[in-house]
Amino acid sequence: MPVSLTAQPGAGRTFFVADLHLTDERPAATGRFFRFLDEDVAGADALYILGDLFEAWTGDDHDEQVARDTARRMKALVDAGTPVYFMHGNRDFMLAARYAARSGMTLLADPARIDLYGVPTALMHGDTLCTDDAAYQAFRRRVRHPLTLAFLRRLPQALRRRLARQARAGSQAAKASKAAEIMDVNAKEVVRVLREQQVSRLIHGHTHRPAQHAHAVDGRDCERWVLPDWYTRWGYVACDADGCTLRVDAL
Ligand SMILES: [Mn+2]
Repeated sequence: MPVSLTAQPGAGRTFFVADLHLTDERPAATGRFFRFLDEDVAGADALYILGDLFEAWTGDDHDEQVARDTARRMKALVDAGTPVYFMHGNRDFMLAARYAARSGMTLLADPARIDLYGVPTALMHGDTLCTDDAAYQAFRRRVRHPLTLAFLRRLPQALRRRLARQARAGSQAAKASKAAEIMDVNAKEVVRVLREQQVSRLIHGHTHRPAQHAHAVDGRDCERWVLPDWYTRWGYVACDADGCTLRVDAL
């Protein structure tokens, strides 16, 4: 009888993803994500989703099939012993306690600070790092204000969907007229966050510019990992006791 070792692929590792932008309209990304869960994440120490898991989220009554399927997959992962953490992105900041409970995900504040195999690490979605985009930051402050959120949550679903569509169209139009640098992170803000959080590592998404960067903060060497989006490609950052690696592949 062959000895079957049931070592799980993700054992001893922690995975980070962001900007999956899941929607029923892009089944290839959803399929890749579920395969990633089976082939890479199963048995891992944890999975962190750093925002924009969904292309749009108008409330926990969001009725796309992908929302139901994702909740089931997350719940299975958590029940099998891999905790799943979720941080809001600019697309899915309306995701709330009801969906978190259904999917078994633990909601994280932005920024969050964790001890990652002995390395103090800050986690962010990344949109707050883009401080050169003053118009976006002003919009973000308005729409993420607790009073605005409370107001939005009371609106009928159809109206919330219409508002979300309008916001996305407005954002597309604004992006088309902005220089690319304005929509990237501000280097000074990155250093400020690394200093404030007292970490030597930062992992974030949002900019769709996957890379590993080095920053010097008060003479300390810090690293910043930017996660890929899942539009035409897919990927993740995986960390273990030896450090982190970035993987990006075509979808
Ligand atoms: Mn984003």
